[in-house]
Amino acid sequence: MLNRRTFLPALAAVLLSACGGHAHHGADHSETTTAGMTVSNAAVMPPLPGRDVALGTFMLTNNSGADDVLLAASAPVSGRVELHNHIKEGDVMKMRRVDSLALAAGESIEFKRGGYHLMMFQSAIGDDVKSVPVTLTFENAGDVTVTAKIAGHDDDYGSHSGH
Ligand SMILES: [Cu+2]
Repeated sequence: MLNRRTFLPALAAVLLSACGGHAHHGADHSETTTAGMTVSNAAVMPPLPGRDVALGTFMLTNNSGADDVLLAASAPVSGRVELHNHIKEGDVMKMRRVDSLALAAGESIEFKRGGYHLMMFQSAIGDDVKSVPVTLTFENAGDVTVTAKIAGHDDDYGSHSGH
């Protein structure tokens, strides 16, 4: 028993460090499926002090059996939510707004910093708020609302505040 009790925390530490600072995402495995759209580990990183841009991340899988298109996103805590992607141009990562995102049947896309993400403008999230609803609108599946956990800030979050 002693060996087992010491081994497990060591393994957990290795797994968490492999996430490169996203430990607060990996620790939570919440999952919701609506109209065949599975959204897991939804999280919102609130705005930095003095700013109002939040970041939305989650894993999205199209289990509906048909191709679909993510058209838009919204949240009551945000005035406007855009779909963004990061594209590497030379050594520079640039953020781009995308109008929509096709998701073939069975396809998964992770929304994360450095890739696709939700850019949530004009966001107001109180310090005591633990989760917020976020709605994804699909061409076929319609509105899919998930509860996104409020996550902590990571050091490189500053790169998202240049809008
Ligand atoms: Cu962005």
